[in-house]
Amino acid sequence: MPQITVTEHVLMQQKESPMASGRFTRLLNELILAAKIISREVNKAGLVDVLGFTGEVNVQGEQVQKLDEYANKILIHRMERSGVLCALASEENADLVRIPCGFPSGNYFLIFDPLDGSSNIDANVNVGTIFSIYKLEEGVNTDNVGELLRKGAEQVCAGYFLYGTSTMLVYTTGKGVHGFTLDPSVGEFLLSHPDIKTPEIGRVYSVNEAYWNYWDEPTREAVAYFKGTDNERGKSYSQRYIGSLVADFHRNLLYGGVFMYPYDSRDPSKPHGKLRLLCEANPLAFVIKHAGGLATDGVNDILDIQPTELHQRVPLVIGSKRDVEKVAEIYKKHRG
Ligand code: P6P
Repeated sequence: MPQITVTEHVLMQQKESPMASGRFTRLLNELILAAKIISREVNKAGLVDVLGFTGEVNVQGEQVQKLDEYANKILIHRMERSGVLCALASEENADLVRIPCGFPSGNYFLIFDPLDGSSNIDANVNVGTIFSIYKLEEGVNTDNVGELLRKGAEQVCAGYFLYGTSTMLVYTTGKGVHGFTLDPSVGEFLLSHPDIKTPEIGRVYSVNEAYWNYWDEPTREAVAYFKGTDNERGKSYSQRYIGSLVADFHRNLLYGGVFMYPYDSRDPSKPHGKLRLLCEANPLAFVIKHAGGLATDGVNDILDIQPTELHQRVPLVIGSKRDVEKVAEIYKKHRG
């Protein structure tokens, strides 16, 4: 395969979009630079004292790991200077991050989870950065968060960086899903997985079955469908669950499978599950859609949900189309 860098790939795609400007390319390049810096730190986490907790707690009520904080600071520092954003939002920040006075701005809106799966960092498990990009109309009022909250279907780009055995970037602008692998010897992301398509029926199911006693009946029936043999495959799916959304999603994207983080009754303060709509569900739903898969909240397409809050949570069923449709069929049967 010819060595195509992600920048060349973006420029090739840009030529196909007459409306595209170099501003989007600049945005993506700044994001890529931030990810390279984060990758460098993640890959030496065991050597430098960036492990362990800062003792602080983020807006999600989770202990903040130093690498979480570092990744968040790198992304905010680079992106607020990109000159193309009207605002940005991070899973780690309670409020919108505004572009400092005097900095050039634009009409792109970036939302990210700086280091998803960070609870696994000490065990050297893959973690990732998830990002979602909207292009808003000129002059949008960033003082009113409500004006920035758009359905996932309106994203112009979404994807993730996966810091694992290698560092990968997987993204889509709606023209296929493309994977790039970082060649550290040249510091470039090179096209390694062109036009990724996820199998229509998977062979893996991913869910934390420790919560079985807290699930409702339809969720139990759905999980039992994948565990059993009375399904379209005629045999049970393999159970794989790393506890790092980006890693679980990426494996299922390539091999075919379904990831579920449904509602459970453990924590009444989280009636819609643990995962966040804007910085986790929407970007991955945009990727899976353009890879031929599907993402729902159990029944409704994630991309059709109108957000009402920056950090709202949503149940998530995502992956191979037929598998996600089967879960929706089970939920609808129970809900009448
Ligand atoms: P649980 C990581 O904290 C995360 O947000 C996702 O990356 C992951 O899929 C999920 O939480 C794991 O949650 O409750 O199974 O430990």
